[in-house]
Amino acid sequence: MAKRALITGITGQDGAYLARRLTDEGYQVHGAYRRSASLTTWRLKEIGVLDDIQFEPFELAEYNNILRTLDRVQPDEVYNLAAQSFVGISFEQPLYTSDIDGIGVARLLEAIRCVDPKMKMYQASTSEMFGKVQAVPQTETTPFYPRSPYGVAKLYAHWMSVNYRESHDMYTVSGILFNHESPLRGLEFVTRKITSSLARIHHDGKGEMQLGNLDAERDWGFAGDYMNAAYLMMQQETPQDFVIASGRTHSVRDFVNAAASALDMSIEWEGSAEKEVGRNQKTGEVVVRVNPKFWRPAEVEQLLGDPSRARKSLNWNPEVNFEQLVEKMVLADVKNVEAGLLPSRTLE
Ligand code: NAP
Ligand code: F7E
Repeated sequence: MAKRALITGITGQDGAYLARRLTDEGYQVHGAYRRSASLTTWRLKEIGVLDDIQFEPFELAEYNNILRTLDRVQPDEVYNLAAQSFVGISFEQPLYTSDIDGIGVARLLEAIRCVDPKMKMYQASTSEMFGKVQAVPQTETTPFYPRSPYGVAKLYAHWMSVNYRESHDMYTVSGILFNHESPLRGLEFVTRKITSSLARIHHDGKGEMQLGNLDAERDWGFAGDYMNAAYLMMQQETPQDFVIASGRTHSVRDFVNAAASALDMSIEWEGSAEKEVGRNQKTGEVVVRVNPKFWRPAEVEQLLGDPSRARKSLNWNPEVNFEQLVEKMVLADVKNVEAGLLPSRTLE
């Protein structure tokens, strides 16, 4: 009989890639979505799995709904990808973020324990738990120091996952995933903001984008590779937590340069802090401007992960490197602009 998986956060970026991975593996995939005025199915459609998913109305704030969903679906594996995932907004909505990303995970763990503690659970942990980093590079044993309400909530969830494994002998694993991106990334995250904005500027021959901290450095990888790692973590004999990262770090400015170069554009930088601008070398026009509105009250300056454990124990081999990732995203957004698929105004 086909294995059954429940993916929470099915409408998000990772939900789509994981659904693809699991359907390819022959799983019956149940996608837990939260009710909204217009259900976001474009990612599942884009990746070709929309018709393969059985949808389950689901809300992490609602314990009895979680309980009934698990009881009805009886999944072998639960992948908890649902979260308020935008770090920036978590400073404005700290209580909501704590409830969904922190207590929501406690609700899910507790519901699994009640319905059937043999169900395996994957928790979407994050490199944001390292925050003000205590060692470089970061591994599974690096101490945590979160710098945002998002990071703090995720750290609580991470330890709850560890605690249920140790207290109740449950199969819970936390994937400590560093930033992973794709053409299916939300437009508010910096990578997609850059690729979509530059694609539009290139198409229109004019325009500029506003960014925050250009010096922030992130370890960026491809979401498809990272969801493969999540699947592999759930197939191990013994549950264990893993860092998933590329092992390379780049600044936001580096990302802009790489994206521009994929469009045959070269950026010249001048000025510093909020006065810094990036000009199109050919035309001299400003295409990037710094807007302090996008600075965060507390920033994670640099992240760099060491994925050695995953490479060795999971035999995990990512297929897309930084340069390929940037090019993939830029080319997809060029097509999106040409097809009129990008909103002319995005809420950042
Ligand atoms: P995403 O695109 O923002 O997707 C988040 C998903 O969670 C969406 O499907 C969203 O539904 C759902 N959701 C939000 N609040 C919910 C609630 N109260 N109840 C039920 N569902 C809810 O995020 P992602 O990039 O795919 O990330 C997946 C997970 O990995 C998240 O937990 C994120 O925090 C974590 N993570 C991401 C990264 C990364 O770089 N992408 C790195 C480390 C960890 P709607 O469509 O209705 O909004
Ligand atoms: O910011 C800087 C910003 O919003 C990356 C989530 O998936 O990864 C993600 O969180 C960096 C930060 O992602 C803008 O200050 C500059 O330093 O793309 P981001 P994030 O905060 O790293 C982690 C691992 C997760 O777990 C999260 O769920 O870029 N930055 N200028 C900007 N960021 C944004 N969004 N917009 C700007 O204009």
